Order: sequence, then C-alpha cells, then structure tokens
Amino acid sequence: MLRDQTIFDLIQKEQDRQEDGIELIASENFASKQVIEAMGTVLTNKYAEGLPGKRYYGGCEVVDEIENIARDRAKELFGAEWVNVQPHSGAQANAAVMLAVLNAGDKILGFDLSHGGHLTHGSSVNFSGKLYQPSFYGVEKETGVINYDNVEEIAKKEKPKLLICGASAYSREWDYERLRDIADEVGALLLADIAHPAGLIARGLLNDPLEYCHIVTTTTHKTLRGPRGGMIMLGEDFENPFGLKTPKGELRKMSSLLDSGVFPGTQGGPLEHVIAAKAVAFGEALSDDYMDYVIQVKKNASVMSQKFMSKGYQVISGGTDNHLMLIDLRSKGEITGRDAEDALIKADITINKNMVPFDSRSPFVTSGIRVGSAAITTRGMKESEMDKVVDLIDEVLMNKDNDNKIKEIKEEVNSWMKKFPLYK
Ligand code: DSN
Repeated sequence: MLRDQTIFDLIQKEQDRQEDGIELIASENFASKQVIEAMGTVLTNKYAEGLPGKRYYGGCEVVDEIENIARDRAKELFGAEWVNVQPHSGAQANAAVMLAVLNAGDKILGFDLSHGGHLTHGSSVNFSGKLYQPSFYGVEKETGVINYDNVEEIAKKEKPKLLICGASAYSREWDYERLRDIADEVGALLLADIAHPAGLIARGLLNDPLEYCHIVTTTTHKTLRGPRGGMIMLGEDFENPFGLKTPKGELRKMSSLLDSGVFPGTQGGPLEHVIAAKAVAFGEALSDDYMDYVIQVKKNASVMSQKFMSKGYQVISGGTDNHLMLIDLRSKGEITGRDAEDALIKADITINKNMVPFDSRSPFVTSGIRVGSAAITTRGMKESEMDKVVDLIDEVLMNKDNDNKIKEIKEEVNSWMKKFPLYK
C-alpha cells in the first residue's frame, strides 16, 4: 500500500506548529511519547463491547488485562472505589451519567456556560439542555467568585434532580462539601466534572470531590496529560444513594447503572488503544515527576496571573487557584477576545477567546481570553519564564495592528521555544 504522504506531511506540519509556538490553551497539553505510542497500536483493531471478563466478542483476553490495569491505576490515582475508563471524551462521560441517573425532562442545575461552565452542563445547544430542564448558577459580578448561598437559593427554588459542579473557565477552588449539603437539602445527586483540574486534584493540590460528590467525571487529556478521552468515578459509599431503578423497574447499583450508561447507553465498542494510553498516562501521573509537574503548573499559573494584573489586565476573581485564568480585556480598551486570539496566533502564541462573566459581546467575539499553564509547564517552563510569556502577549496585544512588529515577536517566540524541546 502506498504511504499516505499527504496526511503524514500534515501531521509533521502540526508537530512543527506545536514545537514552535507557545501553547496556552488551558484544555491542552502534550502527552508523552509513550502515551502517543500506545494509542497508535493494533489495539485499534479490536472490538470489545462490554467490560473486562464480560465482553460481547471473543479474543478480548489481552485488552481485558489492559483495561483492568487502566482501571486499577485510575482508582489508585484518585482514591476512587469504582471507575469506568471507556468514555471517548468528557462530553460522552457526562452524557452517560445523565442517561444513567435522569429521565428525559428531569431538572438539572449547572454552572452557567457564559460564566465559565461547560456545554454539557445544560447549554440549550447541547443534548443536556435539550433532553433535560436546565437552570444555572454563576459568579458574583463584584468578585468573579461563586456565591454558594446563591447556589442554595436557586437549588431550593428549582429542586433539580442533578446538581452539577465543575467548569471550563473557572480559576477558583470548589467547595464540594457545601455543594453536597445543598444537594442533600433538595434531594439532588451531586456530579463533579473535574475535566480541567483533574491532575491537580489527583495529586492533592485541590479539594477532593470524591469525598462528597456522588459521581465524578473527567477528561484524561488536560492537566492529566493523557490521551484524549473521558472517565467516570465513584467515591466510597456512593452506590445508588436514591435507589435508582432501571426502565424495567429493577433496583441497580450505581456503578452498574453508569456502566450501562456508557455501553450500551451512549457508546458502542470502547477504544482499547486509547484505554491503553490512559493506563500509561495514569501510571505516569502516579510518579514523583508528575507530582513535581503539577506543583509547577499551579505555581506558573499563579505567577502569570500576578504578572497580567501588574500590567493592568483584569484577571477574573483576582487570581487563580488552579492551572488557568480568565482575563477580561475590557480594562485594556477596545480589544476583543477575537482580536486578541487572531493577533496572538500570528505570533505563534495560542490562547482562546472566551466569554467573561456578564460579557456584553457574543461568544464569537467575546471580551476575554483564557490562559492556561499546563502545556508550557510540560515543556519545562518555570516561574522565571512566565514573566516573559506575559510580556510577549502584552507586546502583541499592544501592537495588534502592526504586522511587522508581530512578525518580529513570532521570530522571537520560535527561537525561544527551541530551548524547550518537546518531541524532537
Ligand atoms: N473544549 C474544552 C475546553 O476547552 O475547555 C472543554 O470541553
């Protein structure tokens, strides 16, 4: 067979792009060579619908071993009692959970997308907002922080069956204990979607949702630095707190309901090549090197946010507890999130435009940008480099219409990044 040079050339081009630029998209990271190697294997050929030891296909002995290792490592990493490592993504994990514990038309309460929440937490354009009845809580205008009294008030009024916490663009710690009290008060199940800060939570640098939340979902590719994918977890004693029943009226364990929510509920065959890569990534995340990494991720984000503020940028909530920050550009004049994203990409600096709480602009324009430290920390950058990253961003934004200046900055970025080798 002829090698598909067209596609391999494009893959090389993408690798060069990743090597040459400064990657600040908060949901991205650089998986290790062995994680990528595990994904590109013959495991992609195997159908394995079902769970280890209970498959609908023959020949699953090897993938069973791999999936069991992935499950054991995930449990050890997060201190979980039960996991399902099959969700293809975080969105799929959330879909499986909702299918397992809700009926169509049930009420859900989530963090507002325009304040930093996620599409799958009830947005009207997503299955979660179409199949279920969503309501939302947000941050306070003055502080940029969630007010839990307000969450309680909305929960008491709406009486959701599922209360969802977790975000895509919220830089502060979550009070899972308080949220559990609220959930108990209104008879809701509590779901934490920790897709973003999962790595920091796994290694104890942020509050542990498994102590309080009935169900926890995550992605495996953000701070966790694994392959693209999702996962569902249960903590101790959270087996079916409400005696949820199957459509046939049988009482089932929560873990079994969730397994069915994944397959056959929302997915067919699991991606065993990705599950192998998840196992490798979980193994890496249990190492001392990874512990040093997540500590540095947190330090780098904190230093970056301070530096942005010292240059007159408004960081929502006045800082960060995790790996990301949300910046309201309105303190810098007329520049929109879209302008900033477009100008920065010309200098090979990648961020994403992002709505800020109470944004006056549409999601296609936005007034803000989201910046994360996970990927640049993987490249070996430390506190001292964060100052320069912010200086470069500021220089681009202050010269956004000066193509010559931006070209100069791009050259500086490309030559600087050679000092932080990635895969080459
Ligand atoms: N798209 C992801 C993010 O950027 O945060 C969330 O799914």
